Amino acid sequence: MASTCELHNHNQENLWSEVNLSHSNMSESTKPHHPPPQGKGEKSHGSDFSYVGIDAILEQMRRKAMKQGFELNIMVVGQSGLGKSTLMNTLFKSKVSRKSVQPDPEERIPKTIEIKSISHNIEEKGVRMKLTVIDTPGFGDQINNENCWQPIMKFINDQYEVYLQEEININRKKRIPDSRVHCCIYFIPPTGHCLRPLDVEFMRRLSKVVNIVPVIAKADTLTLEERDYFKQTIREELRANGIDVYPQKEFDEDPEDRVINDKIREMIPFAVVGSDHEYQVNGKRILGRKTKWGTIEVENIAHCEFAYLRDLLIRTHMQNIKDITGSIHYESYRVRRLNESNALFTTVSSDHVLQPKTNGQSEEQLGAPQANGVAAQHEALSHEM
Ligand SMILES: Nc1nc2c(ncn2[C@@H]2O[C@H](COP(=O)(O)OP(=O)(O)OP(=O)(O)O)[C@@H](O)[C@H]2O)c(=O)[nH]1
Ligand SMILES: [Mg+2]
Repeated sequence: MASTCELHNHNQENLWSEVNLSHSNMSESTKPHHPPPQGKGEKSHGSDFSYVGIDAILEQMRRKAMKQGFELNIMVVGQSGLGKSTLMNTLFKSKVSRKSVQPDPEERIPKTIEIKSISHNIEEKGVRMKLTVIDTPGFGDQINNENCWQPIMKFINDQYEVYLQEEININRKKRIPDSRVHCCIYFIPPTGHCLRPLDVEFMRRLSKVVNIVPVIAKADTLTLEERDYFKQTIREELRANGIDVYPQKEFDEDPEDRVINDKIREMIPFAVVGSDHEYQVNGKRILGRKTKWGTIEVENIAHCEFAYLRDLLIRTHMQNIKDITGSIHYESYRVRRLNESNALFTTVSSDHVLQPKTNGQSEEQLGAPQANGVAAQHEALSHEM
């Protein structure tokens, strides 16, 4: 596996086998250890004249996907100091792209002060993937945390808007660059009690525009009993507040999906521990947190559920996460925007017919829509329901 890293400023053995996961929506090329597929014409069918060769489509799709590669954009959101930046470093340093990172034990993660995207180009068995993590500044430091979700919501909507403007262009690109947030990992403080109103409100708003995967941050601070109790309380509270987190029940495609996703829903929120420090344990180098009484291994499922989170995002549900982003979240943004633009267009055209132009005012100044029929101004739009 090889990987390279890019950084932009805007103003990772299948542990799922434990729960016997093999998602039906999983892309063929992402399935581990699949037998070498047979190419067109490679299969010998002898005198079987009834064989048409429809199954060769799988090989064609595999080749196409290999050429194009995959993209996944993950965002981390939560209160300040919960380990968001650390967990993203864990993701990049863990089995997703361990070879790419040079160990630097002295390096400390600074407080995140602006929304920042970091992309890694990862290649494994000929399959390329661009994994982008959008790190966000923690909230909750202010006395008044009202509307602290706005910058995050704006960022998510801005990415939908960029995609929409590209999509409706007459001369649109064959492949639209996708900066849409496919998944948002929401960090819950390890209080052990219940969700805070701020977390409820934040997740309620976010869940309507993006896939949310909630995690219990710094789970090493809770005992196993506290963890289980807290996880159950959070699930009940999410249900009571109508917060639909990923994988959403209503989007299960068939009974098989339902069985797999039900198992995940029973595990959510994942109790995670993050670290970007490597230690030597029993002759093996592991990512962990060293304490006086031992080392917490972040990739060991007996210690925490980081590996489950990583497998969900990358190994088993990546394609489904992206599909739901495109067909549900982006779609509702698109419909809303196009409806708004149509309404604006109708108002502008009727004003234009009934009233003569005011002195020296050009059509553009009157706010005429663009050639594609969608007005460029969208600041006022809030994709909140
Ligand atoms: N005990 C424990 N500490 C952690 C864990 N993850 C991170 N930390 C520590 O928590 C502190 C804050 O970590 P960051 O990753 O900077 O937290 P953040 O959420 O990005 O913080 P902001 O950027 O301020 O929002 C650091 O000292 C980390 O070493 C964890 O899983 N368990
Ligand atoms: Mg940070």
